[in-house]
Amino acid sequence: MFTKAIVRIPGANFDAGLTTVDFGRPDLSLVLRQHSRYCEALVECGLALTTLDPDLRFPDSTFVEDTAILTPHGAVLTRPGALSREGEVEAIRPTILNFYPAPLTIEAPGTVDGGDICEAGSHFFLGLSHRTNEEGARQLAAHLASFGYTSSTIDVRPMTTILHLKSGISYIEDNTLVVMEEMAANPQFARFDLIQVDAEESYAANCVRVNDRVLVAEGFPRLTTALQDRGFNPLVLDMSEFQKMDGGLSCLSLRF
Ligand code: CIR
Repeated sequence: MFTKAIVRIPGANFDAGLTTVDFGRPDLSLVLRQHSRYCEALVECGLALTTLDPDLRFPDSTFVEDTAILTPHGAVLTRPGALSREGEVEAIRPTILNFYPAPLTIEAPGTVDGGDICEAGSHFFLGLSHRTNEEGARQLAAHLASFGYTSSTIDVRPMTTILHLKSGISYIEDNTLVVMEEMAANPQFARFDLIQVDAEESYAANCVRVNDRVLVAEGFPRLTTALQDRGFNPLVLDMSEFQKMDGGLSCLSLRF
């Protein structure tokens, strides 16, 4: 069970963040409405929120997930792979210290984005991407081992349609992985029950289990139905403006 989450309100320069897609510019008032609804949804799931003010130094800083890995046994502050995002970790450090007094760190030349790190029970999948490098994954694996977790890497660099590992897979508890079609055959997933996401719905593969609900992006009815059919309880949220900046549901919060 999660009891808390950290979120950061998007800044007025949200549209100056990094993106690889061409879905147009985000509408800032809609960004704020969608973010506010996202926060309400976390509260509906039973979480107490720490809500940080916008930080205009970092247009991508609403995507707080990338700055830390929070587990019941310890925390790791990351070192994001995009230069424009590196300072986000110092910005969030005081907040993390309120909950985890002695977080471990990723040191140069290692880089890790939280979006590449998928917890699946006592095991973590570590995505190697254009943001998370081998050295970062090696340091993180050692930190996770010191907390009692196993881990393994998954190389997503050849996959041009996803930014992070969790753009393509989500662990939603109950031994179940939601996985985009292109990744479904990975032998590392053989022990899980898989919910495969069709190519046309692949954005929705980034969903988030929060207590008894699964947050899922609006506009992807096949996945929503598949979740219901398997006994999950989806909570559908409009993510259109975050999708324009390569963001998904998981990246907007740190849950712990
Ligand atoms: C970036 O490119 O870093 C941001 N525009 C999007 C980050 C999304 N984060 C995530 O999926 N964890």
